[in-house]
Amino acid sequence: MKLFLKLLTLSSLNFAIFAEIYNFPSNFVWGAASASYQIEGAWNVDGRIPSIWDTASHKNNSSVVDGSTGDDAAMSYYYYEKDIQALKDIGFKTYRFSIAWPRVLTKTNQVNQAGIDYYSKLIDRLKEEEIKPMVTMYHWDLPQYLQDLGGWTNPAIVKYFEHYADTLYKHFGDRVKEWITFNEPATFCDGGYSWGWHAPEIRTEKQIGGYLCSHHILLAHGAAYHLYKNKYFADQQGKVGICLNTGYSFPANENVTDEHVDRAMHFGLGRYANPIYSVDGDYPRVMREAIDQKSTDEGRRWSRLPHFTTAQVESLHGAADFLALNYYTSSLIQPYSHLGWNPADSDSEIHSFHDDNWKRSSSSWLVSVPEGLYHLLLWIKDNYNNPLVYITENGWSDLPMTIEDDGRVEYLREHLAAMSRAITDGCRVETYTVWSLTDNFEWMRGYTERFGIYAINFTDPERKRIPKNSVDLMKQVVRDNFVEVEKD
Ligand code: GBH
Repeated sequence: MKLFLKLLTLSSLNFAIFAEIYNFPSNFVWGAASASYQIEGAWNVDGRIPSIWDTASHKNNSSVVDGSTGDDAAMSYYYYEKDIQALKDIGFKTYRFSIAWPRVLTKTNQVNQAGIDYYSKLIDRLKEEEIKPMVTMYHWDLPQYLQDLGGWTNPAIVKYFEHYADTLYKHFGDRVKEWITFNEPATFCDGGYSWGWHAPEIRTEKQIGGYLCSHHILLAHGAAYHLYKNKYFADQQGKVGICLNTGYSFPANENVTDEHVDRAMHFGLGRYANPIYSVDGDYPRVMREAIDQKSTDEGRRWSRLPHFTTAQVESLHGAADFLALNYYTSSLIQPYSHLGWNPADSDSEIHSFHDDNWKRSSSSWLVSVPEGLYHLLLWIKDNYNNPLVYITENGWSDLPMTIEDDGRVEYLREHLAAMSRAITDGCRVETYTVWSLTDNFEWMRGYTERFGIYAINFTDPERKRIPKNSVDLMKQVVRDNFVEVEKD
């Protein structure tokens, strides 16, 4: 919320800069996020079995742009104390990290004690420092042996995931009170099973693989949610949610209607959110109808978008205690019909692109659109009955060893201000974890694009965590519970 205009007078300069102050609620929780494969290293240590990202990064001519792997990464398996120190130095009160499925269960679904011990130690240490652990169960490192059975396209995966979730609740649920089942299914389902630019690098025609993946992800999430409620909640009293990512879709011109915007949002966010958070449940109606019709037109006897049974719709409906939201960027949208295009390559028939005026990061897909976060939060409030929201990722990329990361500082200031405005307007956002605590393995971009607020030189055997300027910003925000944005 904007409280007042603050006059900053710079003694050495003869002019003044106006800054706007945006406040946060007193119980707001600040923290940072990471993911197992991106930081841990120790890929073949203590009984960890191979994952689909070991397969993707180890193969000849891998698609990782710099030929790198997560074999060592930030070495957090050994240096987790450095991560805890980095969190402490800022005053963060929560740490979102993920557990590697291949570390905690063996190929025969037995518990791997060494893997359990590692996370147990990490959780205990965080708690000693009064940092709440927020755990993502699945941040993309699927055991390879499960991919060999079809991975997320095989319905059997739902039971495997439920067993994995059970193992986590059982061993860590006494201390972990915030569980996120999946990170960004929109990224890994289509990336992994439709387009092939993410592990396991499978391509299928017309998103068939991606839709199957999404379907099983939703069922697996529901199974894990109900398992918690039925078997663990009474004792453990925690919360379970799912992490979804989306941008906001802005009309590209005056011919683009609210209906087009909603359609774009339903095909993106709604594909995952509607079955869980909407008033009616199930896939968004626009999506259901469009894909059923197209499937018929394509001469199929089944829809490329699988159907839930009535019982499944009911069990998924409301099956989350919060929505974990990753927000990075937004787009302008325009329907194909306006462009005179043949609607062949996307079921939504909506084209999205960037405004040339939006500031660019070191990642081609990432431009700065703080207004998008504000509009997205309000869209979620209006469409999903104002759920509890945690912003679990938000961040900016630059080149390696950019310690004076002024681009990130500016991006974070503007996005925190947008979040503050949304809270003022009634959105229930209670936690923010910046992506990312440290530089790490950025998937197919390897180590070429950096998201950390702490830099790491990946040839340094000690993997020193070096604070960037954005660390100072986060210290100030945590201390004061407000952010200042320069006004021109
Ligand atoms: C998140 O994904 C991840 O959760 C995290 O692990 C990652 O490190 C971080 O953000 C930064 O990337 O089709 O080539 O334009 C971010 C969302 C969505 C980013 C899909 C890349 C498309 C790439 N991602 N996206 S491209």
